[in-house]
Amino acid sequence: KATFTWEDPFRLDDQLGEDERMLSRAAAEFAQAELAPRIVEAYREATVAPELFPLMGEAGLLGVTIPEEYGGLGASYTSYGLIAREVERVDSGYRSMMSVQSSLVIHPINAYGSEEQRRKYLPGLCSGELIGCFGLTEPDAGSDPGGMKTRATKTANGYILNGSKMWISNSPIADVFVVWAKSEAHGGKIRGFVLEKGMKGLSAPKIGGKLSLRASVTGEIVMDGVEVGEEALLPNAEGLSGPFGCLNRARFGIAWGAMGAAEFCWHAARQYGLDRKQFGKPLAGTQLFQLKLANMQTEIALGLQGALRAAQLFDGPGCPPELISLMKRNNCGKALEIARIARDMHGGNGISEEFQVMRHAANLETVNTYEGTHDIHALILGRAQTGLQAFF
Ligand code: TGC
Ligand code: FAD
Repeated sequence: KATFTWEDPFRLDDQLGEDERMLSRAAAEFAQAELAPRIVEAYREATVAPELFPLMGEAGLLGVTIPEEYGGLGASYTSYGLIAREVERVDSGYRSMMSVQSSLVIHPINAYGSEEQRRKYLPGLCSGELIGCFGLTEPDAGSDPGGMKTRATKTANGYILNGSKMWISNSPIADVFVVWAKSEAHGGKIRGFVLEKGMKGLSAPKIGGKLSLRASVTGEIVMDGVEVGEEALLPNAEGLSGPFGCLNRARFGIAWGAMGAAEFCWHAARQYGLDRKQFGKPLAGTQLFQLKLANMQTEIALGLQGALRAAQLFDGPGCPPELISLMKRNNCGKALEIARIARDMHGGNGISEEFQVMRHAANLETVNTYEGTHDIHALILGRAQTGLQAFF
């Protein structure tokens, strides 16, 4: 009889290359040694931790897919996904810090930037010496980024930027700001600009009062007549396909990461059920408890297998954005449900920071919302199969 591994039913590990297994193991060791010991306090205190970026850089977690000549590892998207899974097993906020840096800052500079921009920014961003952020969302343009108000006006030597961005991960501690604006000189089309901390008119106030993703700092980006030279423009992206090309990669990483958080919650619930006795027997020996564990195992196994298929397409012929939407939507939705159920399975202890499941559940509320909400991805998939768009 073939053996069944309860924690890895599809034997994901056997489907990976040796390099991918190694990078996944190294990320797991880093996450458990460096991130896990600090997360409970960091979440409680909403600690801002710029010092984590150089640690992540040293561990090779930033710019994984970028060529080595710019400071990356030149590794596969499968490796990137596996790393996101291990970091988010500890906390979605830490994965957020990492994936913004890699997919939303390093990627656009590498893919759309000039050679000068690549050489100027990528080595520092990959080592974590520089921290980056990505400004697309605005107070009045979230699900509909095409409705952005930020404008770039042409000057003799460059542009002046005016506008504001909202809900921006890393912005209060960022050195490098990739921002998207409608450029009058390009027929009102959306263009990307690379701004730097300290520029006159640029500020990034922190957003307080977050009850989710507390270990990752979030802020605004305010551009009040920020004057930049021509060299700040990303030359090779025009229209919404520029920012969406970045979102495709970040959403893919989130599909993997959410499964890491879900795995933590599943394993915690299983162990709690084995240890905790009520009515004279372990909770894990009751039918209802086992049903919940079986559901978690099934959704996580399928979610990881789907994420692996998306990764293979990314690393091969290309992964269609609609498939990324399918995986981002499903894995975030399932992870959130799993975390909420794991919280319930811990009874009263489930609300304590010590057991960690409620923190994951609270984080996954954000993960299910950012990078396209659960419902927005449903509309993307609805459009793909009917040919009818239902956004407006
Ligand atoms: P639509 O008409 O569909 O498309 C406009 C142009 O964009 C192109 N495009 C894509 N290109 C590449 N990849 C994709 N996934 C693409 N989706 C669309 C499309 O081909 C078209 O190009 P062109 O050349 O013909 O102009 O656009 P729409 O305005 O109708 O948009 C609809 C919708 C809902 C799909 C879109 O706006 C959407 O996805 N909304 C969600 C917004 C979102 O995801 N925001 C994320 C902000 S960043 C963030 O949350 C970071 S958190 C990270 C962290 O902390 O970890
Ligand atoms: P809205 O678009 O106002 O949506 C509100 C509700 O309406 C949602 O349920 C949505 O599904 C629904 N809805 C919207 N349109 C429709 C429709 N046509 N039909 C049916 N229902 C609809 N953005 C960045 O650019 N960079 C970042 O680094 C970043 N980091 C973030 C970090 C955090 C902690 C958070 C919370 C957000 C972050 N975001 C970032 C923003 C995020 O991408 C947006 O919050 C998200 O895209 C949703 O936009 P919104 O908040 O404006 O909600």
